[in-house]
Amino acid sequence: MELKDKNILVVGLAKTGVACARFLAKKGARVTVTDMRDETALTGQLAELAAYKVRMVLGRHDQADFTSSDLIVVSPGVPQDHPLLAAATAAGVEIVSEIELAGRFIDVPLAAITGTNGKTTTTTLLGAIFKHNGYHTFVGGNIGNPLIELVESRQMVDQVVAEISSFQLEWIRTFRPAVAALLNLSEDHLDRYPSYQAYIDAKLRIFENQTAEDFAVVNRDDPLVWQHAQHLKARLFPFSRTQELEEGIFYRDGVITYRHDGHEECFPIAAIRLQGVHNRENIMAALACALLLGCRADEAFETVLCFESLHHRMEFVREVNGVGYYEDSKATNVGSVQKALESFDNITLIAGGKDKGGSYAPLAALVQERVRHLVLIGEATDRMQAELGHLTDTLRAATLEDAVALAARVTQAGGTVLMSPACSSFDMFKDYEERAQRFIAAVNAL
Ligand code: UMA
Ligand code: ADP
Repeated sequence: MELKDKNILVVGLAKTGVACARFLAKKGARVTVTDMRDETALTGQLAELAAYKVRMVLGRHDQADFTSSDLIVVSPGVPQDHPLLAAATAAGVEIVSEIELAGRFIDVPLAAITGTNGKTTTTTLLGAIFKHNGYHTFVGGNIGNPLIELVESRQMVDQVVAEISSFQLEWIRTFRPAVAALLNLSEDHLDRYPSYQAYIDAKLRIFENQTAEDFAVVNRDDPLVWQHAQHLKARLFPFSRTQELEEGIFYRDGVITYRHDGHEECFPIAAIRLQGVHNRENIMAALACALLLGCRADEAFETVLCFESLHHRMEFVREVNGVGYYEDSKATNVGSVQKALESFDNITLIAGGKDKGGSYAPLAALVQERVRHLVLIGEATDRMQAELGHLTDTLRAATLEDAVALAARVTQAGGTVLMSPACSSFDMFKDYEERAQRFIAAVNAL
């Protein structure tokens, strides 16, 4: 792909925008970067680009930049239906996402992981498996470091593992993973998509350019995933924790079995550290991707055995007066909270935050069965109270610290206080990590 002397507009100047602008400038493109935030808000990003020749249009977007560019690279945080992107499309300007741009320069097999939940855990585990197998491996994408950083660095790698979000898939054209995994589907990001189906359609694009030489690793137990998998061009490689498979990977009676082209590998999982049935699914998906891409089974499984849960995913904080406190700040949708509620009894649930427009009703049965007290915080309080409040003792708190104090007061010894918000954090915190740290500090202060 020739970039030299091309007029390229980068929309958004956060992590993605900085990395793309740097890469494009190094390639000799004439780069313009635009962001609705102004110079003062972008001091750090501007410093990172100080050494590069890049034109800045900050605090606004100018239509002329969109309609007169040769190419637009759009950051994931910019909505697909932005009117200026529509204007650019009408003017015949090509628009790509950062993963599409990076994908055009990556010539080693790409393992791409998507799904509503479990992406970061599975991506991290798969990266660790490749590394333990001796492969030079780049792990990136939605997990935090854009793929274009690999291309820019010109590192020679054997394998690339990419966590892929629906946002990143919106502007792909040729992006083609050798192995693509879809872990699960449940409602999320309905503040960005016009419908749940639109979100699903965006996710399914991960398979769009695959051929019969590629693999689609899909959750056999998720009805929506399995239904959509029937239409894919890639070879299906299902994973299941409920049924035996002739081709695929499945769990039964304490053993994960991998079967591919008549070859079988068995992994007894009694000693694994990653707990929870959902993590069994993540492990199967990671093992499938690894083995399909050439990893040795014994070394792959050694990595699984040592792998610990990542921070802020159902993490134990402390026990106080016989009550266990768990922090699950990364649970930002109902699908992940369901898994957390399935893991405990006698729960005081701290939930709420920035509402993403989905329904909380899928939590109703579990709340009724397992949640003794529900403590609500943040913008979603009214909606959650309306949908779940009648099912259990429901309290409201103004701050997270108040919520923790309230939870400590009402929870009896033997119970569990679980912060698993089902919402994003941006109404009260910088991000989910800050929310986690504030919870941990409040619990430690009890
Ligand atoms: N902006 C505009 N105009 C607009 C909208 C936004 O100028 O109309 C600007 C904003 O002011 C901001 C930039 O565009 O400066 C948006 O950047 P971004 O949100 O894309 O931020 P990045 O730092 O580039 O992070 C993105 C992903 N962010 C999102 O998808 C929202 C990061 O995923 C990802 O790690 C990173 O690229 C590297 O690939 C984060 C995320 O929340 C963690 N992802 C969602 C999730 O996991 O649920 C999908
Ligand atoms: P993602 O990157 O997709 O957000 P994470 O691995 O960061 O996934 O986990 C996010 C949340 O989802 C955590 O609360 C975690 O406990 C939960 N989770 C992890 N894997 C799964 C899964 N396979 N199904 C449902 N929930 C999961």
